[in-house]
Amino acid sequence: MTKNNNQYSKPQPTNKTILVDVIPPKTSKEESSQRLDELENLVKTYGGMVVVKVIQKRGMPDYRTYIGKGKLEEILNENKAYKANLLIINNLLKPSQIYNLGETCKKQGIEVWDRIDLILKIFAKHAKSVEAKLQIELAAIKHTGPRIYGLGLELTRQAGGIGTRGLGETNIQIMKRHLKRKEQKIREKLKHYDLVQANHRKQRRNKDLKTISLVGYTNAGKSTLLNALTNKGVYVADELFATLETTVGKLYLPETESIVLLSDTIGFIQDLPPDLIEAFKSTLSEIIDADLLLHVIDLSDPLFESKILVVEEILSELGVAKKDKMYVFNKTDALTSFNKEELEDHFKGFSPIFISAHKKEGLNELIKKLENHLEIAHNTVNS
Ligand SMILES: Nc1nc2c(ncn2[C@@H]2O[C@H](COP(=O)(O)OP(=O)(O)OP(=O)(O)O)[C@@H](O)[C@H]2O)c(=O)[nH]1
Ligand SMILES: [Mg+2]
Repeated sequence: MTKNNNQYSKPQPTNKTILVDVIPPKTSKEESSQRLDELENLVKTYGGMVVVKVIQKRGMPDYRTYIGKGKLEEILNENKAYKANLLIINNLLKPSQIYNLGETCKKQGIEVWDRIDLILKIFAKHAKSVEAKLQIELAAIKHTGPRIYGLGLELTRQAGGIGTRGLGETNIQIMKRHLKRKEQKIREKLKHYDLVQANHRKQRRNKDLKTISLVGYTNAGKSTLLNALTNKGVYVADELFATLETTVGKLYLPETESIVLLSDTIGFIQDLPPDLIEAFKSTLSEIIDADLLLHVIDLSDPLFESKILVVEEILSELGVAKKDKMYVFNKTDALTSFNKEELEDHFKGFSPIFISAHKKEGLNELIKKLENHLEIAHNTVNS
């Protein structure tokens, strides 16, 4: 194991947390409350405790502090009773906005994170392999690196302000070079894992083994399905980002008496920044190279349709939007009823199938459909 000194891997004490979501004024009540629910789930997954939830409707975020000045004062006033030590904004903030907010909030002993900080903290908490840890470190450098802007201001101020501007600037340059070197080192280390994985995939191709990749929103049930179909014993949990590594299991297809490989990897979430996706490219390469994608959808989630779109968008960013895809609607056991015909019609381009990975219902039908799908794809390629 390599020593990981990434700030995101340090264990944190339980945080009393204020959640703030800045949303466009037209956002519906339902959507705004579900956005906050997801954020709260992320905080719980991290191990934090939510003490205050705030929604601010604004056309444009404040350019200095993201949250409007009046709202910020209100929150800090209210917090005198709660004594929170963490404020999380459910958006992606500019380095200067995080810095300015942090400066105001630290007077009450409150640290400020944005949504990506929180996701990275969860990633760091769940990461087990050296590769995943390196990828998180890389993503953290890309995300927090630009915040040395604030550090420069701080150093200038400490040195006496006016007339000593140069000191802060020089230090920013030193820090920038240091981070650049660190980033290069991590990228070099990650190259080794890229090569190992590329080799594995090449060996499989040589053996003519087809690969199927499970994709989907976090918590949709991908790992549960992998476990139900193979005997991999992947970690399953009612938390976001339970999986951060890629696991590949073997799946036997009875009709053609053949074996295919089924891979499970990291789940997606709304507002994953491109830097983070880029950092995780080697973990996500199973998806990029798969012959078929099984998009697992939590049918019991009222927001499942918008989550399908989030996943599709990330697949586009990975350049695999046009890959062969099947939609697997999971967790049917958690619903008393649903309109199967309507869903079948609406998603007919994606061979929709309805299962309960948990109760192992619909799996034979899924395997049959998979087999047909791969056969057809195979015949098309060879005809
Ligand atoms: N009711 C019900 N719950 C399910 C089903 N499949 C999975 N779950 C539950 O959903 C939660 C998430 O399951 P996972 O398999 O860890 O989901 P995942 O998609 O791998 O999630 P990440 O790794 O976090 O992206 C767990 O609490 C599972 O027990 C199902 O068919 N029915
Ligand atoms: Mg999982």
